[in-house]
Amino acid sequence: MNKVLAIFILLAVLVTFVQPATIVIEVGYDNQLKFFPNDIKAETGDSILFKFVSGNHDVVQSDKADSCEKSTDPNAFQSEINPPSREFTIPINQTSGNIWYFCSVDQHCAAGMKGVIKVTSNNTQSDAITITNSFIAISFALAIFLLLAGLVTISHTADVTVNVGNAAGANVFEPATVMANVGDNVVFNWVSGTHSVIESDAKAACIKSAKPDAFASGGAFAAPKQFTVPAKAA
Ligand SMILES: [Cu+2]
Repeated sequence: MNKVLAIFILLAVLVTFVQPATIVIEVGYDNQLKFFPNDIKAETGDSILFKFVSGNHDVVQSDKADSCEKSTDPNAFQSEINPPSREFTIPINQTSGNIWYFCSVDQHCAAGMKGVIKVTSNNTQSDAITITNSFIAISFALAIFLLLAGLVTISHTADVTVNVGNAAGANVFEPATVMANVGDNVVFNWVSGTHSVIESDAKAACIKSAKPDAFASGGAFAAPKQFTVPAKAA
């Protein structure tokens, strides 16, 4: 595989791994007084999506494990009871610590309807981003270097067609001069007459090239006939 392509695929995979996640917690899981999963890990930048799947419930932040009282934090979250969208999303902005929550409807919390989100240090993520950024910079520089050094050739798959004999029946190659990149195919396409195509060493020469791998169509042919020669480095 093309090395440059391989490097960029690797980058795409790395970048995908550090994307923030949306973590779903079902509210009223399995028609029970439960959040599920009720004990999760999350990282800074993730989102927690509470999905209301049954019953009458809400999601209210508390200050500690097993608490059934709303947090005293003025920014503590509290959803509606069964929001119309059946969804309630909270962003994870903090970098560490636990976020406790419960359902404040009736005695659901006392019955065990509560949970915790354990926020792991965002070091893992920021380290990954730092590594990825460094990797992008190094890879990009390396790719440019390899291209400039000519160690990597971006492959061409173009075909360059040369007609053998023209539509008017003339004994010519058309066009007589073509440009091709290494990796292109030069396709000789018989149009008229009976001709062969043989590599020579000079434009005026009418004798086969002395090179051991000189190309030759191997006989005289009439249309329809094609003979393909891969363009090699001069
Ligand atoms: Cu509830």
